[in-house]
Parts: sequence; C-alpha cells; structure tokens
Amino acid sequence: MAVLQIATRPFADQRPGTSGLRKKVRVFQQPHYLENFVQSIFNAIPDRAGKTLVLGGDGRFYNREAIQTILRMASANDWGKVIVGRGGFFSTPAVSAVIRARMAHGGIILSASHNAGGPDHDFGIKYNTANGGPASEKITEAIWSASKSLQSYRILDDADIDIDTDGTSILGEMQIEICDPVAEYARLMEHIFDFDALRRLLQGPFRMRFDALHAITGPYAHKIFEACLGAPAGTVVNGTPRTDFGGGHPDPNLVYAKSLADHLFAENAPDFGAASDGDGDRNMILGRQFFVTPSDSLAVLAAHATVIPAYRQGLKGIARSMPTSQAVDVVAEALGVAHYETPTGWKFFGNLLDAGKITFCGEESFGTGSDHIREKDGLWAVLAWLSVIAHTERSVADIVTQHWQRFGRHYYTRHDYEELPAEIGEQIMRSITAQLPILSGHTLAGRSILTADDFAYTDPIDGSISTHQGLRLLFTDGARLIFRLSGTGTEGATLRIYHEHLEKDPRRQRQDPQRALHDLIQIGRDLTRIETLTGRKTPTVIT
Ligand code: VG1
Ligand code: CO
Repeated sequence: MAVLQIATRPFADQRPGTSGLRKKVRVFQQPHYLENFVQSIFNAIPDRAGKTLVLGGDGRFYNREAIQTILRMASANDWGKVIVGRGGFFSTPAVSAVIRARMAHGGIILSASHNAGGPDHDFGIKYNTANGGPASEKITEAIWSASKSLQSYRILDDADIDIDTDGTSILGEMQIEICDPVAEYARLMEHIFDFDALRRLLQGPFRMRFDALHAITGPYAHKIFEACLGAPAGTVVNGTPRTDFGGGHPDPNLVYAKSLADHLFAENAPDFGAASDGDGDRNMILGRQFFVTPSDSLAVLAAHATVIPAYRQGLKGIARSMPTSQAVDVVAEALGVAHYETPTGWKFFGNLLDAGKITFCGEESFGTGSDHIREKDGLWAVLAWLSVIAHTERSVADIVTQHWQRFGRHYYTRHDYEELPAEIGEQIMRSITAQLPILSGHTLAGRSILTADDFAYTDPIDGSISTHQGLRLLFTDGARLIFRLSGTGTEGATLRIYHEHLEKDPRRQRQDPQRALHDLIQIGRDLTRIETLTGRKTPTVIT
C-alpha cells in the first residue's frame, strides 16, 4: 500500500459558502476536484496527525464514492483514526454528536442539505471542528486559500474499503471504525428528553406523521419514534434514504414537503406532522391544519424550555440569525436572559454556545437547536415540540395562538427568487446598497425607515468581524425588510427577501401572512425591481 503524491492544479471555485462547498455532482466528478478540496481541508488542519476524524453523509448520489476517496486520503494524510457511519451514513447532527462524544478532532459531512440529489443535482462537503460545529470563517477561508495554491494531493493506492460491516480495520497506518450511525445520537436524545412522557403521548390517541423525504433522518426517526417511543409503525413515512431522495427536494417547507402538508391540512388529519431535510438538521412543524413558522417555533420552544429535563434550570441566553424574526427576542426579554443576533449560518452560533452564553438558537430557514451539539437538529426540534405538547396537553394551534396573545405575533414571510442570472443578483444588491444612505429616515408606502444598513457582525467572543451579511431596512415600528443572496445555491444567484411585522392586537393575529405583510412585500419588489429586471411576477418559493 503506497502513498501516492498526485500532481494537480488549483480549481478557482472552491470557496466554501454558508455551509461548506456545494456544487453540481458533475463538478465534483471532474478529475481531482473532490481530492483537491479534501486536501485543502487537511492542509488547513496542520495538527491532524494521529487524531480522529468522523466521516459520513446524507446518502445522496456520490456519497459512497466520496467516502472511499476520503478514507484513502485521510490515511495518506496521517489521521490516526476515522469513525464512519455504517453505509457511509450520518446525519449532520449525528456527526456533531459523535465528534463531541468521541472527542474527535473534526468531522467531514457529505451533504448539500436540502438541495436535490442525483447525477444531475447537487453534492456538498463540509468540515466541522472539535467542538462539533461547522468550521469558523477563519478556517473556511484558510481552506479556500489552500485550494488556490494546491499543487498535489496525497492518497493511498488501495482497493475499496468495506463500509457496510460494523467493526474496526486498518488502512495503511490508520484505523477505521464502522459504527451504527444512529446509536450515539439516539442515546443523546434519551438523555435530553423525558422518553417516558413521550411514550405516554405517542402510545395514546395522539397521532403524528414524520416525513423523512427519503433522506437521512429515516433510520433515525424509525428508531426513535417507532422503536424507542412506541409510535405505531407507519408513523414515519419515506423513511428509506435514497440517492436521489425519490426525485424530490429534501427541503422541509410547504412547497417541497407538499404531501405532508396536504396530509395535515386534510380532513381527519393527525395531530402533528414534521419533516426534516437531506442531512437531518432542519425541521418543519405542523399541527392539524396549522403551519408553524420557524421563527415562531424557536420562540415557542424557548418559552416552554423548562418542560424538557435538560433545560429544567432555564436558558442561559438565546441567539437567532439576523433574518430570523424578533419573536424570540421578546421571549428572551420576558425570561430576563440575553439574546444575540448573528449572521446567517450555524457556524456563527458556535462561539456563543462554547462560551456558555446561549442554550437555544435558531434560524428562520427551519433550523432550531441547542447547546447539546453544535449543529441545528431536526429530530431534536420534533422531540422538543412533542415534549411541549405532552406537557401542556394542548394542540399545536392552541400553543402557538396563545403564544401570540401573550407576546404578539411576528408576521413573517421569506420570498426566494431562485436561479437568477448571477449578474442580476449582484446588480440588485449593488443598487439597494447604493440607496441605503437615502433610505435611512425615508418613508416608503407610509412606513418610515429608522435605519437602512449593510449588516456586519462582531463576534462577542473572539472579536472577529463578518461584513456584508445582508441589507436591512429597519422601520420605526420594529418591522423589517431584509435582502440577501444565498450562499448555498449551485445555480446562478438566489435572492432572498425577508419580511417581518409585529402585531400585538389579538384580534388582528389571524390573517394570512401574505396579506398582513402585503405592503412590505410590495416595497421589496419595488426596491429590487425584480419584475422589470427578470420578468418574475412571483417568487420561486415562499416560506
Ligand atoms: C441557507 C439558510 C441558512 C442555513 C443554510 C444552511 O443559507 O438561509 O439559514 O444556515 O442554508 O442550512 P443561504 O446562504 O442559502 O441563505 V443547511 O440545512 O443547508 O445545512
Ligand atoms: Co441541512
């Protein structure tokens, strides 16, 4: 078994985005492309020799091939041991849990999350550090910088490795451990939640459906909801991971998880519905004929956190990404704990979690989590909701409407315009940026703007500064309108427009958000000139 040093040339497009490097599968299949990026990761971790790496992915097309390559490269790059989920499977939260439990030095997650999979779709790769969380910007920039001057990579000259049988083996001088991808994670959930209370709920008349969308959470959900908690067989649907996710987008929202939404809005619907994304870190929560906006979900869970054993002592603080609604801020103030506003992307929560400043955090993009790991966690959010339901003995709709009555309702909607020509996306952002100075203090459609800025963040723990994290119009009444370009898309540019408005009067809390936010939506369309520039009359996805 020889270590080969293969000559290569840098690729110009290996800068990690919001969550790792995401490209079309065909891009990753180019000779040396995956190898170059993996070597760049390894080069950015100079102290890796003899250390342990966790490795797995969401099972999408190219997952198995990539695992083989990475194992051979890890061995040639002096890693001491790699822990691989059986079959090459690991959800993102499970990788985070295993890194922490096994005190690994880092982990590689193969996923493009909610993006579609298959030979014509997307693949992705992401590095997590010893705390279990996504690498900080400092490290992702170091990876990018390494990729730009890469001249060669190291790989073992060897045949394929069996990744389907549990056990330990040796590859070169490195150990490989193949393990059950679910076990460690399931143990952690049992430690956090009151499984007896959840068993009573799920074995009673309460009915739920969990849709794994043919992605990674299937095996986790079968084990936790059905095997451990005793929910009837069939509670979990689409529970077998497929390389193409059954042809759909494994994205838990009302558009891409439509069959679940239809089921929950039909007559005789179950009490509760939930879905997760490709890699298992996102969640969508539905009640009978009721959709919970992710920003509200975070706020509701924060308000009820003490019903869950692991949070019985209360929350230390709460953080949300900047575009996430301010609903959770109001809860934090009521609880008398600090709240933080970070840029989009889970990596920005890591320092606050590590420093013990926050217990819960979340994003409007269907991401919710806590200090139990350093990633957002889809099944954790579902178990948290079930805990609140078991404790309050109320329906999802009642829990949320009572929350609004107490704290006010933050009407919220995000409009995505996907696959715009890249230059149009840039042009829209440039044009709004140029208008920011005159927008401050200006009135648009009867709404006066307090400030208009380009969001920058100074990390309160390490002082690092992240600029250009979204353009914000902050209105005098607390309403907000935010513009960002996606950092996870793989085709052209995706423009995201976020709209938010607080309604304190319970008599006006039952409107359709698209109606309640109508004027902000119009301001957003006018400012971006989206229709003039692209001919698009409606967004691709509304959440
Ligand atoms: C999107 C979301 C962001 C999330 C990121 C990764 O990023 O908006 O909140 O953290 O996806 O989620 P962007 O840059 O496209 O807006 V996941 O589930 O892909 O790991
Ligand atoms: Co995801």
